[in-house]
Amino acid sequence: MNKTILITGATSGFGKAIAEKFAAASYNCIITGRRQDRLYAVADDLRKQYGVDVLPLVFDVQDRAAVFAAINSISDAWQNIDILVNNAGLALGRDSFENASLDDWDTMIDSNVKGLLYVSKAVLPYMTDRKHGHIFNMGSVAAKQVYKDGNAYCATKQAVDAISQSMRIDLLQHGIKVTAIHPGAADTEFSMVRFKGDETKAAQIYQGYEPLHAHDIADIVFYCATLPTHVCINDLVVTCTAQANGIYFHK
Ligand code: NDP
Ligand code: 8X3
Repeated sequence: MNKTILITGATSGFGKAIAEKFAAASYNCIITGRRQDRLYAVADDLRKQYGVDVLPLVFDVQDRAAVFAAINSISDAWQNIDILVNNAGLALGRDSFENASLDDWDTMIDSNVKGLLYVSKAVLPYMTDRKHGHIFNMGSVAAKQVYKDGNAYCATKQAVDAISQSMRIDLLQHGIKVTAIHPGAADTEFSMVRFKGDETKAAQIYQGYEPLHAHDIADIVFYCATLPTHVCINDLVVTCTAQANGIYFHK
């Protein structure tokens, strides 16, 4: 029987690449996102290209009621979730503490921290009942080191780091693995979202070096997910070769 993976934020970037990687290995995929057209297009591609079953669920991870309604509505056939990838998230703005927008801070905290908690709490019963599962949380180099004008975004990713450590302790008794992945700069839609559609500012982030690509992270998640049952990679910081940490690049 095919295994099942649930990936949040699969309409682009890491989430979409992770869905493609696991579908290619015959995993059935539950994929989520807010942009319905995009999500359904990804679902169709996965079905056609890899012949797997795909369940697209449209919801905003910030909306607690919508998260629980969607995940509680999953039919019996889809409840054997082996892997949860908490990937949905975003940065909004890169402004000094005094200039940053409170609305941007709210959105980042509600998506990256509260959204991750809601989805995890909703999916968890499907794993604890079977004493089996693997949760991946998408952190960032920003989880390990705060950078200038990163304020609330860095804080949300440090929270993801803390939540991952705490999950690992609490879920030990259920045989559930928890892996936090902390990528550096990767050329997804991340910077276009962060700079609110400013293509020049977004492009500047990736100039003068080769950043990570979404498929690099997908390959790493797949590697971690397919290790023997008794082996768990807990915490992984991954940068392109030109990046040392959240601050230092060789361009
Ligand atoms: P993308 O912008 O390409 O993808 C983000 C995904 O998250 C989209 O599918 C988006 O879907 C989804 N998403 C965002 N907000 C919400 C929400 N409120 N509810 C539901 N889905 C949401 O960026 P990445 O692939 O780069 O980002 C994925 C994760 O990786 C994020 O958590 C990001 O912080 C993290 N990260 C990114 C790095 C980078 O340099 N790219 C480096 C380190 C970490 P939709 O808009 O359809 O809802
Ligand atoms: C995304 C990478 O360096 O912009 O988390 O924080 S960075």
